[in-house]
Amino acid sequence: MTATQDPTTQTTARRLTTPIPGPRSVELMARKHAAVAGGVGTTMPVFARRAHGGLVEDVDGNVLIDLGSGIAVTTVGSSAPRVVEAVQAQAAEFTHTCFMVTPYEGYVRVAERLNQLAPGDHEKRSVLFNSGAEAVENAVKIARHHTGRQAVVVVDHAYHGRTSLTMAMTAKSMPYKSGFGPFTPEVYRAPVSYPFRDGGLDGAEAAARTLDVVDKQVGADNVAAVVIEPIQGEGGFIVPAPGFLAALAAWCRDNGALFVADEVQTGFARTGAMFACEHDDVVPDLLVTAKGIAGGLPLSAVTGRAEVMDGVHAGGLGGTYGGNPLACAAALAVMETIEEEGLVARAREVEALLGGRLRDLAARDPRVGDVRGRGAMLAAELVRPGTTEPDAALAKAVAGRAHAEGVIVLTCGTYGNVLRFLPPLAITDAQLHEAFDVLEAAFAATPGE
Ligand code: PLZ
Repeated sequence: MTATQDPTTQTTARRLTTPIPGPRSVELMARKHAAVAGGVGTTMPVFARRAHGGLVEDVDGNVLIDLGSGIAVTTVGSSAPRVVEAVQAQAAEFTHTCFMVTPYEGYVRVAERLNQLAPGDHEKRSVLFNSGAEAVENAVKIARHHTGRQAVVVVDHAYHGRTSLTMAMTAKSMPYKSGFGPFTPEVYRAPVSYPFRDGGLDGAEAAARTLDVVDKQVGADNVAAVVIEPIQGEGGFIVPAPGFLAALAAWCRDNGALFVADEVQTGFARTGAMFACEHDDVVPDLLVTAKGIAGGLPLSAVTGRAEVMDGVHAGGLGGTYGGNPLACAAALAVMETIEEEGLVARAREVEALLGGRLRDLAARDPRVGDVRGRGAMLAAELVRPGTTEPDAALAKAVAGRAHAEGVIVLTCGTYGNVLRFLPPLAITDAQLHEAFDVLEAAFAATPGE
């Protein structure tokens, strides 16, 4: 197997051979600045050369521990052996025909697997796209077509993408929306359940607050869909209080609207279930997936009730590249890897290990105000001790120190004060411990104010 012969996998630990960034990364970054549009930011000033399992090797030979999975994409690990093999084999057969011109089996097999895996035992259909935002857009198109209504309800702290419609659905102005308006109409925002900042509202109370806004400001009869991330990603890894999602889904059922789960970040074993909705026993009408579905190849999907999905006229859904054969081959390999390697259970092990260490840290360091998340989607929200006042500077400083020591860690949150952990599930316990040791040292080295 090519993947296991790779030098990176022979190193099982972090290895720093130069300061971070090293000279070759510095050189490439200068070329990036000269050639790539300035609007494209980077978390780390380090260029990747190869990545496997829980490690990323940079162009200077430094080996970094990956707690980001390229923003929750390489859940099975980067260049996972089955994915590499499947993509290589497919590339040799054909790279593209366009499913809308001469279809191919891989697309149908991915749809069949998605229909089996998605929550609920009703009959389902799936349609494939390229990016998360594109799938969210199409879920809205399908919901509008089905209901004959226009209003889309989203919540505070939501992230759904950067295209025109999904930018309107995303909550945070800077950097996602600022200067890019006007925003598409018929998108309405309501409060979410955010236990750390909700002053003790339980799930039912938070849902009542949300639905009151929807009823009064949108009108139940106008709502095509409520679109929500079961655990909010970019917004801060916010896990809603128990019962919140179920109450929203029940309201949708009672009012002829569709409940759309955006599981772009939470899907495919990431949270210790195949889909995060399962933790709350919620069956979405439409399930939106991307990221982890195909191990790094661009693929996204909408999976939903057959009668809803089939209601759209032939030719109403599609796109040149949607369900590209390489991406489909990768997705089938990802699903096999999750099953064969027991990665849903592995995500729960990661939760126990990393969650345990995060809680220990929070017990010692009052700047860690909240530890939350599920599976291998965990976060620490940083605040000024004894308050809920966000401390974004601390998150930035700790992440920066971890980066300099060879640990890839991301921040998120409306207030920029959340450290988030999204390790690939191929990461070893030793790598997780080592990365967390670095993180603890980064906290210790960052003085409080
Ligand atoms: N829905 C829940 O998390 C993508 C964004 C990174 P695309 N999140 C990472 C960035 O800064 O652009 C995301 C998500 C949820 C939709 C999307 C959008 O998915 O594949 O980036 O379009």
